[in-house]
Amino acid sequence: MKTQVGIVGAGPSGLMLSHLLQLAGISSIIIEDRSRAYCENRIRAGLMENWVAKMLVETGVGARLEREAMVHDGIFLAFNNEAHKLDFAKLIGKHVYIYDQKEVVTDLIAHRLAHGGQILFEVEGTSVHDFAGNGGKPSIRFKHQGKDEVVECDFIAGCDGFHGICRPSLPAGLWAGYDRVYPFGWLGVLTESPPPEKELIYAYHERGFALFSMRGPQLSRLYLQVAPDEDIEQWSDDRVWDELETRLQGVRPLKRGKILQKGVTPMRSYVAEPMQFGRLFLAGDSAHIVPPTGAKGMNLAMADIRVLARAFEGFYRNHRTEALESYSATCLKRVWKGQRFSWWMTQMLHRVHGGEYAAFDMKRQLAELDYVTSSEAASISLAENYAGLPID
Ligand code: RFL
Ligand code: PHB
Repeated sequence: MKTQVGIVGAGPSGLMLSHLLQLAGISSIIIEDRSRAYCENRIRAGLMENWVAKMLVETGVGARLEREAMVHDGIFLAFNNEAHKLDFAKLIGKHVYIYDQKEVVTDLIAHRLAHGGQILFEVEGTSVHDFAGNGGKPSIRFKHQGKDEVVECDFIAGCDGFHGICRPSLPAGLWAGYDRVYPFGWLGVLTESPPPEKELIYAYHERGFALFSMRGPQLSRLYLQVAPDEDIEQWSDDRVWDELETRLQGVRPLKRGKILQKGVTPMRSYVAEPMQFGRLFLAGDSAHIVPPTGAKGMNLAMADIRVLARAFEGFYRNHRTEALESYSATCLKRVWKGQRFSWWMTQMLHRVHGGEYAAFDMKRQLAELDYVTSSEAASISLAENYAGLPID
């Protein structure tokens, strides 16, 4: 098989890249190790920055998003038994959107396949080759339906997430990973119940953080701060609801319902630098991950893809290589701001239990929450980061 850009991974990054390349007349093939159904049903991100929704609509894959996404004016921060609204629409004139990542993936897969896109699902043993320097002919090797296959391409896009094979294939010593592991995880549930508010509530409580998000008027997505290695078996449905209710601290009534899905995610910040080596370009979670408190992961992935698609377009249309060469530096500027914001939201909202500074930190966190909800300057700073920093 031959193509211009070989893409590893059919998550939001790989699919959006393939879509933007097609619009620019550039061919691509996506290799994905999971099934189509698995990709379309993986519950992850919910919150989409303003410009991402706009990009999906403007490039022709936003019809269902326009019909079904929930448009939010802002978020609530709850602490000391009170909920405080940060109204982004008033503060900075921007909205954010709730539209599940699995719907983005479903829409993009359908659109790619309807427009002649090639996505090979359920491949095994993916490996990437000959991408160093400019002389080689990059290739992706894998097994598909029991047969050994090769995709020969001009470039490889590593869109294979945090546990993929592209980042570890970069030559040792020529890149660095910047890492921060947090002493907590999120227990997430999807429930058949109305969310307690129209918009998201980020709740700070002495027992730990809780987030009240949603997927629809009768479908809630709720999270609790727990230990990173928390045993899910210890969390009966009743215990989950009791803890959510405690941490919501009475700021809204909480209706209970059937818990449809339950899982624990550890939290980590990570950046690989540079995000490119020779003709292999990393994008999205394969290059960087953030703790979900800032709702930035998929949004940063989409920002990488926008830069990468434009760089490939410049190369194929005008033989220009500058944008490809500066890809990593361009993306990392936004990535580190996303890292900073995600870390900042995380440290403001999570309780570190025990340790000599626990009591001091709780007072400091409450002061920070009070500041961020009472100072217009601080509210605007949160709003512009949360709703999405400007793109060029
Ligand atoms: P993905 O989605 O991980 O996709 C990578 C794809 O590559 C495939 N793959 C391979 N394919 C072939 N060969 C191999 N060797 C392969 N290895 C892996 C995988 O099967 C997969 O299909 O990465 P991508 O595309 O970069 O997208 C990133 C986002 O998924 C991620 O950043 C977000 O989900 C993060 N995130 C959030 N982001 C937001 O912008 N807003 C949010 O509200 C938000 N909430 C969240 C989140 C992530 C969470 N978890 C579970 C980590 C909430 C949570 C709880
Ligand atoms: C979600 O709806 O899953 C969600 C929203 C905001 C976050 C994290 C997750 O910060």
